[in-house]
Order: sequence, then structure tokens, then C-alpha cells
Amino acid sequence: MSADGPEARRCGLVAVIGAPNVGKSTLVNRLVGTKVSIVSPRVQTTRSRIMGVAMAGPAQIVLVDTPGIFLPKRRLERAMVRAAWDGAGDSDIVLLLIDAERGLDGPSARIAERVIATARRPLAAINKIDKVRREALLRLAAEARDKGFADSVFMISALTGDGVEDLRKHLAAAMPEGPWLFPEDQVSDLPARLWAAEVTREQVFHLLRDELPHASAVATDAWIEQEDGAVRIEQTIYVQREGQKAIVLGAGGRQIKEIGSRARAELETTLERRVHLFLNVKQRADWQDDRGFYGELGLAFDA
Ligand SMILES: Nc1nc2c(ncn2[C@@H]2O[C@H](COP(=O)(O)OP(=O)(O)OP(=O)(O)O)[C@@H](O)[C@H]2O)c(=O)[nH]1
Ligand SMILES: [Mg+2]
Repeated sequence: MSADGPEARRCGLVAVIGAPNVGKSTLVNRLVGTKVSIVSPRVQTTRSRIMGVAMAGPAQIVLVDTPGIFLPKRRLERAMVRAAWDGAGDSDIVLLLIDAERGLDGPSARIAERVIATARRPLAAINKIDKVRREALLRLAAEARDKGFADSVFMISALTGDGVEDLRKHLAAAMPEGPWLFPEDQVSDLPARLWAAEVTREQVFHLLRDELPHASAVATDAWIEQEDGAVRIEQTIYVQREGQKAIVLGAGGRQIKEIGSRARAELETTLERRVHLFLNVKQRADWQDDRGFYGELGLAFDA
């Protein structure tokens, strides 16, 4: 294949950035075509940078899903926001995602300004257009263009897929010529053990209330291949306070059983094999101050 032929390979990094809960991970999953990043109705679901690989003909679009950007207070929060901005800095294109309902409210407006000021190629997409009326949408698009996104404002629904193929085409055409970063059949850069922990953490975010999801972390302690083709996965759910342990376990252990059975179902579907999942709950007040935890997620401990 000649470098200047019509099929010359293209590849680049697109950071998806925005306020918490605007649908960044949903969009990355939609573009990749399979779930590589967990999604929940709660804010601060994504904790680290996760790469998802989307293909479009000769172009490989490496999407960088990032944690939502907010005003961080604690160490983990600072590391999350730092990971998001680092993701933007390392990319060819920064795609700012805006929630159609919330619009360019305070937090999104501040993120937009920084993206415009720093990104080599800023792009905006208004997401969740399935939730708003057309007039409101057009007003918001005009506002985004005025902010500096000029003629590059997309309107999409990551949930229904509306508008997403237009965006994919635009991104593909904007990718610089160059070799692919990932093999064609690889969908994400997450190691299997980390991905498996994320699958369980997603259920924690779906099934538990209040501050509990944010007070917990999941680690894969063991991944054991079995002779019959099944895999045995052992994980620990860490919580910060003793009282939270009882909530994760639930009456008669029902809650953790539900978390485990939902996570196992997803692990089995994706891995296409039987999974024996064993979940433990441990209290560790200081898991958010454990250097190893940050290293594993690729987060900066001293952000
Ligand atoms: N109606 C509608 N809901 C959406 C759309 N995209 C995402 N959502 C929902 O919005 C919620 C948040 O989605 P996520 O993809 O987790 O959002 P995020 O921006 O990655 O969130 P953080 O990782 O916490 O920053 C979930 O309940 C999604 O199902 C959309 O286009 N339309
Ligand atoms: Mg996310």
C-alpha cells in the first residue's frame, strides 16, 4: 500500500472531555461498537483515562475517554481531573461533550474556554439531543459556535446513535496519516484484570446509593484459568467505613450476590466463556491514599 494511495492508513487520538455525566463513556462505547468504558446515571463514574479503538475504513480513531471535569477537593478527585486534562493535552483532537439539557452552564463553560485556549483542534458535540426540543438545541449550538467552536458543533445522541456516524466520518477524515496504534481487533487498552474490576464497579454504581459508589473501589486479586475452559476471578470491593460493608453485603448477603451475578453475566458475555466470580468486601479507610491503586489506574498520585 503506497503512502499516498487512497487507502493510506490514518490514526490519531481523540480525547472526549466534558463535565461529569454528559455521556462521554456512552459516546466512546458507541463509536467503538462495544462497551469498553463503564456507564452509570451517577457523576464521576469514569476514574481514569481509557482508550477505545474505533475503526472507519483506513482510519483508526483512538478515543480517549476521560473522567468528568469538576472542581476537585480530594486526592482521587484531583488525580481524575488531572487525567482528563492530560488526556486532552496528548491528543490530536479534543472533543468537548456538552449535555443538551444542561447546556453551557458554569462548569461546561469553563471547560469550553480552556479547550478553546489550549487544544490544537477543538471540536464540540452536543449530546442527549433525544431529550430536548429543537429550538433549544439550535440556540445551544449557536452559543457553542460563539464560544469559539466555529463551524465544528455536532449534535448527537450517544444513546440512540443519532448523528454519531456524521461525527465518526468527520473524525476519520481528520486523523493524520500514520500507522495504526492498535491491532484491528483490539477494542481497548485496558488490561483484562482492570477491565473485570470495572465491570463489577459499574454494578456498584448502579445498585448502591448515596456516597457509597464514590467511597468504593474494586480490585481483581486473582484471575485463574481453569482446565475446563472457565476462568475463576477473585475480586475485592473496598469501602471506606465499616458501616458501608454491611450495605454492600446487604441483608443476608443479597446485595453483593446481585452485584456478583450481574457482573458475572457481563464478564461471561464478553469473554464468551464460563466465569466463576468471587467477591469480597473489605474496609480500608485509606484506599484513596494508596499509591499502588493510582499506579494501576495510570493516575498521578500527587496531582
Ligand atoms: N437520554 C440520553 N441519555 C444519555 C445519552 N448519553 C448518555 N446518556 C446517559 O447519561 C448518563 C451518564 O452517561 P456516561 O456515559 O456514564 O457519562 P460520562 O460523561 O462518561 O460520566 P462520568 O464518567 O461520570 O464523567 C447515563 O445514564 C447514560 O445512559 C444520550 O444521548 N441520551
Ligand atoms: Mg464516563
